[in-house]
Amino acid sequence: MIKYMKTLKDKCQTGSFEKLLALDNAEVCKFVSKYAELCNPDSIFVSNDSKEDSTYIRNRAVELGEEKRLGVKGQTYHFDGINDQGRDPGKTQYLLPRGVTLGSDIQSMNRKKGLDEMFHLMKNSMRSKQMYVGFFCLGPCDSEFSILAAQITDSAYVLHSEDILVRDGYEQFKKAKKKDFFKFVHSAGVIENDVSRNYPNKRIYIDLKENTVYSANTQYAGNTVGLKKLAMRLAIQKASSENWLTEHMFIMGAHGPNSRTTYFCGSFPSACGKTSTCMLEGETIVGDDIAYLRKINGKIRAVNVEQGIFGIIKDVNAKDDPSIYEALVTPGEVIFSNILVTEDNMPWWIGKNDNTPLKGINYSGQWHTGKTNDQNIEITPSHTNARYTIRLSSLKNKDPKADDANGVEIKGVIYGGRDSDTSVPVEQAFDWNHGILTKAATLESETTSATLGQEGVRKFNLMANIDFLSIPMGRYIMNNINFVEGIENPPPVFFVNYFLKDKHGKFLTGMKDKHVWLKWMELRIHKDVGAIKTPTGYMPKYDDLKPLFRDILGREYKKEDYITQFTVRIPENLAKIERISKIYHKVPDAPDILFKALAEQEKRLKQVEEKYGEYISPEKLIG
Ligand code: GTP
Ligand code: SPV
Ligand code: MN
Repeated sequence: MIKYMKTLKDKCQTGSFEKLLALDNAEVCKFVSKYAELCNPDSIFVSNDSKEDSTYIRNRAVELGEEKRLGVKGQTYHFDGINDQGRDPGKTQYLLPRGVTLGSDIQSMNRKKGLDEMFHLMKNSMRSKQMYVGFFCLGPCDSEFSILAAQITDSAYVLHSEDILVRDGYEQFKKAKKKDFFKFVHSAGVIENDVSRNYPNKRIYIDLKENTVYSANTQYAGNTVGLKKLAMRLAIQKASSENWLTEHMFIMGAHGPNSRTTYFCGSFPSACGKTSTCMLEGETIVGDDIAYLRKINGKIRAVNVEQGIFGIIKDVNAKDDPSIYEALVTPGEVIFSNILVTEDNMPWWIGKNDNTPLKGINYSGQWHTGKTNDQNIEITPSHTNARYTIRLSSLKNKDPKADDANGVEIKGVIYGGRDSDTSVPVEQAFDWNHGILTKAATLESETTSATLGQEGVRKFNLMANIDFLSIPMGRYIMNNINFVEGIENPPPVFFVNYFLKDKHGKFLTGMKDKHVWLKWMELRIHKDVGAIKTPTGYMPKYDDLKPLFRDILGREYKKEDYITQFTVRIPENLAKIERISKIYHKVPDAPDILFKALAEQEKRLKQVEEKYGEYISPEKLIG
């Protein structure tokens, strides 16, 4: 018997070796045996997506203490370490062979050096543990969008999360017998009090050459659930070489007049409103985080890469997010992470309701009001990046086409960010190129707790995707520009900003106002409303927003609020162009058309400034 088959036979627990054999795929066997030899687990469990195997993984997560049961049937919670509460860009690197570069903004290191370090960290990392192996399909099954992926991990929580979040792939592997699939290897390392003890040695390394991602000494899903953001990094590279797009985008159906459904996709940085937008009441969700987009028969079509939501739980409540809230309080499979567990073993999170518990258990251990960390900063009951993991099928508003192998036809693209002082709540770019160059490529956002590090700092975030880019920035921009070649009517591009503030730091728009902006965009796509041409794009007219506020939110929209929100802020817009130009001057492959688009925008801003001053009411610009 070939050596790697012997390793597998020796290590696999009953039934697992046969499950590997049935795939008839030597590449899979080599992959699993390589890491079985390196990580040296006591045994290997292979999942074939059967109900029995899903149940086994779910139970293992509880037996191992990675998850604990809550007082509601089917629900569990998981805690990550106190230093492991978000994605960790500082510990994440691309491994590149000598001579290959991605540009200075993308963290990378020498491939050989990185692999040596990783293999050292992984050596015997699964001793006295079980290795879990799962197979997945990114995008709908049996589709031109499908990408196959295999995950190796010593965390049952990771595989359980993937079982909920990603479409089953075992049968797809069996059919395809493909050699090229995405590979993920994760070890939480030594566990102490249920969390990774060696967090200073946390590393997430992406090997673009072999389409393999390694993750060690961490548990937070964004660093460990390979099929989510780690696969997205590999898919960005794959898409670039095959002429399609991988984006940090939600996909949703907006329901317009005469029962029409208009599909949008929208790209916002982490924790900036993607899930909140596609969960708006009365609309339907296809996906909330990652999309693949392809040109098919002259149209842009998109699919949800996933089948579940790893969503931010803060502020989810019965009033603002009725569908998610219902799914979270109804018996059924939910994993809560980094929430507070109350004395009666129920989940509680900031913004759930007004009954803030005085004590409970959270990721810091026993918690009580006023508890502080070692820097004397108060520990909130639930972490601001606490999340829930559910299947889309447990939601009432799942779009009927959410699993369609051909995806849905995209009629509008939205970009957005956390911007307290520059952009208006919603506007439409003049055309595709103007949108990509002056809205998407100039996107900035204030940082959030989805990543470790200081919050609220304005950062450049190219197309809300900078954290995940695996190709040079200029190429990525041009891929987006060129994507509409051969498309008869490229979809309108919009920009939204839910986070505009007044001088005193108070938000200028309400949580639900985004519904009005969405309905306005839907009407614009079908040319059912006009707009005001401003230097930065087309803005809504007050007379079109007023009835929408009344119909959707049942409230009066005051003219003075409109004017405050939609004022064209010339100094802030000019400062933004200056900041962004500076950044791109350092990007080796920044395209000329980008500088040209920025220069033209600057000129338009200065022209209206001369005529109307620094802060201009949109009504002054009605032509
Ligand atoms: P990832 O899952 O990290 O990719 O994030 P996401 O884009 O899906 O973010 P999500 O929709 O979960 O929103 C995150 C945060 O934004 C939550 O804390 C919300 O309370 C807040 N938020 C969403 N919409 C609004 C809004 O209209 N106004 C304000 N002020 N906050 C909002
Ligand atoms: C994000 O951070 O953008 C998320 C959650 O959607 S994570 O899985 O951490 O990437
Ligand atoms: Mn995300």
